[in-house]
Amino acid sequence: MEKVGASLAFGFFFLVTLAAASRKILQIENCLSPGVRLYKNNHRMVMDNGLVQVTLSSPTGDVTGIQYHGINNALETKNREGNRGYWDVVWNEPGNRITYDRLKGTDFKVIMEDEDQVELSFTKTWNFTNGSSSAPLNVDKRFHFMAISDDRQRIMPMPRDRLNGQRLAYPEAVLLTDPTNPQLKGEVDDKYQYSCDNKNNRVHGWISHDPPVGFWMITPSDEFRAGGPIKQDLTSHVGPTVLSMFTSTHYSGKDLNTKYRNGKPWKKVVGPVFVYLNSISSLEDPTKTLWEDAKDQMSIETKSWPYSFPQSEDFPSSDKRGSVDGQLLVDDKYISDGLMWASYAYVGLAAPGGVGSWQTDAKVYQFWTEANEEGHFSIENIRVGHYNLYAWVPGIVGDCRYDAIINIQPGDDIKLGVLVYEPPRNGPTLWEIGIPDRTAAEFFVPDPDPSLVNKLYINKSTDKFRQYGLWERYTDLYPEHDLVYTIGVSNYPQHWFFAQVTRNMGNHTYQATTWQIKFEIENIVRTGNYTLQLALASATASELQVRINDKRAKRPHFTTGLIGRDNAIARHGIYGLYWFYSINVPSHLLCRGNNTIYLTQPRCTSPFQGIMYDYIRLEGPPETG
Ligand SMILES: *[C@@H]1O[C@H](CO)[C@@H](O)[C@H](O)[C@H]1NC(C)=O
Ligand SMILES: *[C@@H]1O[C@H](CO)[C@@H](O)[C@H](O)[C@H]1NC(C)=O
Ligand SMILES: *[C@@H]1O[C@H](CO)[C@@H](O)[C@H](O)[C@H]1NC(C)=O
Ligand SMILES: *[C@@H]1O[C@H](CO)[C@@H](O)[C@H](O)[C@H]1NC(C)=O
Ligand SMILES: *[C@@H]1O[C@H](CO)[C@@H](O)[C@H](O)[C@H]1NC(C)=O
Ligand SMILES: CC(=O)N[C@H]1CO[C@H](CO)[C@@H](O)[C@@H]1O
Repeated sequence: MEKVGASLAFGFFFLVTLAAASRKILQIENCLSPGVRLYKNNHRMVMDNGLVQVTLSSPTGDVTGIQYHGINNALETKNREGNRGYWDVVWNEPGNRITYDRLKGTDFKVIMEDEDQVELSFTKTWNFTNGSSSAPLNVDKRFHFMAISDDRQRIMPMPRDRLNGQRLAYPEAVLLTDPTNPQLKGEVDDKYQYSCDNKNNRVHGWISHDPPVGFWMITPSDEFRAGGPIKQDLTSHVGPTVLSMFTSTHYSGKDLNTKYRNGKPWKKVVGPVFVYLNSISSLEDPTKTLWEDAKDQMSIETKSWPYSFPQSEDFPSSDKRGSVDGQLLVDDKYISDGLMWASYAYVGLAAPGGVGSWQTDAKVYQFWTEANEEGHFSIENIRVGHYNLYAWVPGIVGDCRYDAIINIQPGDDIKLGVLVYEPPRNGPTLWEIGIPDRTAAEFFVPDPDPSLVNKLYINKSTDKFRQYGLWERYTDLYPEHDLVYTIGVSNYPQHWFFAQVTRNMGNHTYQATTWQIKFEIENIVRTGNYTLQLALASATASELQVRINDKRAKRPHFTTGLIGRDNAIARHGIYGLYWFYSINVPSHLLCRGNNTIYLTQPRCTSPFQGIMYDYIRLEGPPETG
């Protein structure tokens, strides 16, 4: 492959200190002699390194122009200047309505200006804020082709195709009935179909074929993103829009809202994120070449983290951070007599809190890694602070937390040695459904309604769940009677629907559903209790009631109560937040021979309500001796 023509980089460094003030820092580095220059002209600041020219409004700090490789302005010039490249937050005072703020700067300062680096700072003192519309960075319409990962790339529709299309039941989804590009006719467009886990969301963006230019959002670290490595969020979508999401309630709901109250100060650096433009001579295949080059650049940026260039004491360099390492093992005598490696466990430091609390924390930095096959892990470049160490192990149920508080000081290299996780377990496995991996991906995901497809996910096994309207397929498959799963006969990839949703009865009415698990027990052990281990992968305004051998029992044997706002069903996720329950089942509730567990989700006012299961296991009483 030919080397990419001219590649260049400029960093956006967004920093917010909400308690007192907000600050955005934009910075450009030298790529060519004669170096970086800064032109000041009334309300405009132009940073120029000979390859790219970035224009900013002063003192508001919006990016109003990016000139590159023959494109006079890569941003949407039809939008007014404040609506091209900006940073926004959504917030509200307790009890007040939700407010939208573009964080417009009121003061401006040149932090650094020499031929190698120009760094500008736009600050704003906290005050009541002013509402507006939605959606961050916009890019010129010449960018048609969007790439999120190796196998999630496609030609995208235009904004007006959405306006001309038919809005579907979930407002962000549109059926393209009259698109500019006739090949897209009949497809569904929905920005949530392009969501991505934080841990995989390192580079995404757009390609223009004429001229052949790529525009990329590179995020070298997850440390400042909310909710940990498997929090999902938006990437790029029709506009063309490129987002860098720092925090949101997507796939988590209000459980992840951050609250700042009672004058308690809070400070967090979000970013720097890296905006990368690349170009090639038009003889090459731009799609492949520009994407591969963007991935290479992403690896370079990831290795350069934490950046040394930010001129801010709030962004510590590598030598002012610490590291932690150790080995995680699993102790479950009903799986193995000896200790097992926590193979490929996710291990992370996050704010001190309860087991699993990291998945709803947005205030504090998080530092995660994946252990190797033997459970060895090493987390580097951790900011100074107090943390708990959390983990979960693919294939093992539950959440793990190391109880001691870990205090990181500059230069610390903390060796934790061997840590042992004892997952929830009371007795031998009688049966299990699913794989404990915090997702419903292993269950039955139906084909979409043929009139509501996104072709990107047709004929793909991994991303099938990203199609629109799969919740409706439950009613098609189970028009009258709910799902019945028989242990030893049914198999979960085919017979366990990925979400327990409501049944659509027409005329905007929905019906509660009750699923059954049928199983035989040859001999009841009366000397101890049985346990139902229940892990949920998602819940939206739902309640799960468990009844044992008595479908009509007025009071369920167990209920979760009303839980969940993650909205993963409507947003085509295969998981949201994780919920775990260990349910005591006294032996007198079970009988010799056939038994049935009834799982009822009684809340049924919307088609998007429901739960996803991660894993269910029935355990016998503890074995003695
Ligand atoms: C906050 O905004 C209000 C109205 O825009 C203004 O009157 C007031 O002076 C501002 N306060 C500060 C501290 O800037
Ligand atoms: C999916 O596969 C079928 C059978 O191989 C093929 O006919 C169809 O064109 C494919 N659809 C897409 C969108 O790739
Ligand atoms: C639909 O519901 C409305 C309000 O409950 C009712 O007036 C109407 O008759 C229903 N239509 C059908 C076809 O059931
Ligand atoms: C078994 O369950 C009953 C409640 O139904 C409880 O009182 C008892 O303590 C349990 N026994 C054990 C050994 O957990
Ligand atoms: C359990 O139910 C199955 C049919 O669902 C039946 O064939 C079997 O005989 C039953 N077992 C007992 C012990 O009743
Ligand atoms: C701090 C700030 O942006 N204040 C603005 C809020 O809205 C009023 C009226 O729309 C403006 O006059 C303020 O400048």
